[in-house]
Amino acid sequence: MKKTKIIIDCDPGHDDAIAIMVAGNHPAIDLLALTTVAGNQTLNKTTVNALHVCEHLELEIPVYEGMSLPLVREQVVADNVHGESGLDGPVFEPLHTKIQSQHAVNYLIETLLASDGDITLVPIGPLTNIATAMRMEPQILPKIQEIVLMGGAYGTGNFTPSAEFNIFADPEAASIVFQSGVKLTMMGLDLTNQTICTPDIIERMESIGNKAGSLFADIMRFTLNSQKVAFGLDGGPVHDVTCIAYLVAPELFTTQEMNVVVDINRGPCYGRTVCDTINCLKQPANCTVGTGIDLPRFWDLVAEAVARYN
Ligand SMILES: [Ca+2]
Repeated sequence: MKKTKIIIDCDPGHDDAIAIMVAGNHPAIDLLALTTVAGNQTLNKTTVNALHVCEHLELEIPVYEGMSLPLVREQVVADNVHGESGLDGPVFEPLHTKIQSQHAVNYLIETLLASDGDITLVPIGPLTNIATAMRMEPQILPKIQEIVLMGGAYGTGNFTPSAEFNIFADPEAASIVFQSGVKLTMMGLDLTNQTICTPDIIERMESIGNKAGSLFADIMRFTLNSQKVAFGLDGGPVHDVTCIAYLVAPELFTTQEMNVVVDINRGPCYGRTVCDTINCLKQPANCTVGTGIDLPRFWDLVAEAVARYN
């Protein structure tokens, strides 16, 4: 099987951790590296969490630390959902692995330029690293095979009525990425909020009886509670995991091509992904937007991934 080469740009983050778990040993994926960015929590915390997840799952994947602040706006974090550490819930052993010395943005540029144009970027946090790399070295643009990101919404947001957190946390960076001309797929809240991880799903993963299953349970039990408090949901969606599932099993998804623009005006719609679902502007589509997902098969895919660990 030809593996899809990917780099996950992340801010772990509960759903980020599950996405790393699902991608980490998937037979159809060659996970080259993790790059970290400030988002759900500050950069030092998201980086430590990425290292913990890899070490716990015995994944030897290099971790590069990226941008600590958004490009223009003041920093916001999602501690209402992810807690003080950014990954509250699981308890990890003391950390042994270290980050790579190279900055994530330099790593992205160097790796993409040296590639055959066969690397897919999977940003599942704010788009600061990706936008900075694009601005520093525009020659990477034709080298990016595709970007499959979690962020935005064509309906309502979750951090403001208009905006989803990843985009709201760095709207200017998101705007650069959406205008880049790179082939883009967006898994927004409209789709990712369908992936609610209810107690029966947590029990299913835990009953697999390995380290990955118990980590899944520790992570998602915390999310179960925080999502109830924050949004009144019956469980935590695993937003970021949809990007990995889309890469390995696109047939599980329904999508629509459309024109998407990020609002960078500082009004009530700051950070909104303005999605022309009915093509009223007659602008060319710049994005494939996820609209529906086959949930039973999605959870089967996650369970298979969990079961691949020792
Ligand atoms: Ca994330």
